[in-house]
Amino acid sequence: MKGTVRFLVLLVLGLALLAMGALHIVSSTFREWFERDLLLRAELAVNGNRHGLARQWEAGNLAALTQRLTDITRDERILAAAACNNEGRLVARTAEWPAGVDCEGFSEPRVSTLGGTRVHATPVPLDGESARLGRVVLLHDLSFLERREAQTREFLFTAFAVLAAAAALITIVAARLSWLGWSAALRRALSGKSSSEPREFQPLLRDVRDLVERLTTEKEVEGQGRWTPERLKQTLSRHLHGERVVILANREPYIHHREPDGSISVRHPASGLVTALEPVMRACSGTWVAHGSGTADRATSDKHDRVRVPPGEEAYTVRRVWLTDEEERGYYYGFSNEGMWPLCHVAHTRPTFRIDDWRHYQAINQRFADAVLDEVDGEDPIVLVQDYHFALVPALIRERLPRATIIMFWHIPWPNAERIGICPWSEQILEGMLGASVVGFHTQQHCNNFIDSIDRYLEARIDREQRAVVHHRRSTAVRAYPISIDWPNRWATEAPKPAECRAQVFAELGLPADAKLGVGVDRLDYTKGIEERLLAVERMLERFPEHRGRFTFAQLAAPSRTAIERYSQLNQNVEKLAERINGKFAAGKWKPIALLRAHHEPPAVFRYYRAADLTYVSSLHDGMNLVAKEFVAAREDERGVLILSSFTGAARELTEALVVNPYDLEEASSAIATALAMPADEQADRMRAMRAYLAEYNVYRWGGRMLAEAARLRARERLTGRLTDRLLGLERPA
Ligand code: ADQ
Repeated sequence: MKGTVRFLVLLVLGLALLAMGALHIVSSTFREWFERDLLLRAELAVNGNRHGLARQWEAGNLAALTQRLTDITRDERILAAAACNNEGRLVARTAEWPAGVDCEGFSEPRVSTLGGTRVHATPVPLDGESARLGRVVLLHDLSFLERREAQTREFLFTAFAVLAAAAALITIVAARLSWLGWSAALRRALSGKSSSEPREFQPLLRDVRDLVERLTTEKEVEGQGRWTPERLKQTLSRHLHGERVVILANREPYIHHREPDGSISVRHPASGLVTALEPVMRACSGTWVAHGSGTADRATSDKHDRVRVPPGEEAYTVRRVWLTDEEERGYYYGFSNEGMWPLCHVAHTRPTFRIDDWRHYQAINQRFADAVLDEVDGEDPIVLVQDYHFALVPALIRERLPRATIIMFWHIPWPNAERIGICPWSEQILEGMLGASVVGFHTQQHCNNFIDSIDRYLEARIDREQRAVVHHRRSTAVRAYPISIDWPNRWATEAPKPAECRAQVFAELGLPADAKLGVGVDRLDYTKGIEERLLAVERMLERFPEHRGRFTFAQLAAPSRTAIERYSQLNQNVEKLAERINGKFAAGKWKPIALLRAHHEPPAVFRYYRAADLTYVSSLHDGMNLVAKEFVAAREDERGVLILSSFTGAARELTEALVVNPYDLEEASSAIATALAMPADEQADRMRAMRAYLAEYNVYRWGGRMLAEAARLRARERLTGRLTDRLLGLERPA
């Protein structure tokens, strides 16, 4: 519509200019014609009376000459006439000839104003019997010409105005008709009633559909209040028609373990990935494909290597994949945890890449991809591939099922492009990941680093507007999905009241009732900054001696990846460090560090969170860190202080924590002292704000956002698939 208005304005301006130009041309032509006409008329008038005029002039009969001149002026357009001799003197004139005007200047035709009237003077030479007598000058009334010109102008303007109005009307009608036709065709195309989409609509249709999908996804994610397991389930059934979700993760959510007495126990692994994904899987059901690592896993699986979990509830299936020790060494300990893990974390442990490990990694990725393919229904399943153990799986699944919706979530940081180049197979890793429809990270920074790495190592197009990478004509969206925990949190809900937890823990640690307790909960991993944490406790006791004998720090440390030398080294370092600090400050029964090196089941972990005055999360580099979120979830009493490393994803969300640089022992020790002195109402204010945030940004929202995005991509891929089929003439019957 804006275009039509602009066209009309231009049209009117154009026509006005045209009218002015035409007027100028017409006026000057008209004037030329008129002057020629006057000359002709004057010659005719004088020549018709030539003999009479010449005779009277030669006879010197001036009265008769004047009479002849008066006869000539009977033509209404001739105002006056005069006879001028060869010397330019006035010989005779009619009565209307202006008084005081002589013959000077009338040798040539000209326009002048005489006595207030515009006149055209036309001289016509007059010859006698033997010689030229002079000339007769006729004065013509020019008002006639001006009247004619005004009429012409008027006519021209009216004609152009009518023309402009007609053109505008035709334009408006044409625009209106084509708009009606266009919008009806667009409406038909959008509603899907049209059997073919006009080519010129396709970019527009894409944009409109995109917008609608995006708004629907946003509404789905942001609207309707808080995310719960039920809402997640509804999202799955509404947008993905209840399709089964298949999750692939190295670690299984329930490990069956044979105890020394022969009985079988079930363990929850110390893994942030499992902590986050297990509630999602309970809500969605489906299948979790993982390494069967427990000593009683085979015994508890059926002949298809499947087991229903959680024990007693049986909400979903775990499909176990078996690995030999050698395979586990190469794929898991070697490539994944001595290569990729230190590569992605800036924690000063050199990554080690070995060709044999890489071969195992490739083979085992293929084995897990095959297991996933066994578990899916149909040609376009939804598969959630988890973490750095399976970078090659998305492309392997894509090869077999081009229409699958594959979401790959990377639970650890993604470093800068230069660092990624350390891996000798970085291109294969990146290409493998680009088999996914969406690649997710915890933070936008990790997304940016990933996109930069693609830009640096692959021939791919970066679509920054869509936040996507286009490789081999396939698009992979790259998105930040900060992970979280379930809310209300299952373990917090089941735990005893905080006071009871405190009493139990204090009894376990042998602490007096008025003691202060700090807690750390981690897998024993060099990325978690456990040594820096203990050093900060030491520094705090040095700087603030009033806390000696009163403050104890309990470190729950689950042994992890013990087959790797760097981890056993860390184990020893932490132990030695705790001994040294205890040796330095211990007094009577009190010692500052309680190192509890063991796996603790979630109820025990939550008991410690609830008992603590503070929890210190000191990761040197971490994707998210769910310990920080669990501590907040555990504190329904709104007590306790969270001290959080700025190098965790969680520090971007839990801004009410005391955020510190774990390498800076002065800052970290000050934060511990501040936490110990923090008034109860300030603790409550901070805790309340963090709890409100986590209630909103829980793991169901994380899963919901990813599944809503998957639904959107799925709808688009199905449509693109249909279009491609149509173009290739492959369309199948519905
Ligand atoms: P993790 O490195 O495992 O996770 P984190 O997110 O903190 O780190 O989760 C640890 C989990 O293990 C928590 O649920 C905690 O309760 C449990 N845990 C810790 N110590 C334990 C102990 N001694 N005994 C028993 N359980 C213990 C990876 C990434 C993180 C990311 C998560 C999820 O490294 O950055 O937050 O995945 O994406």
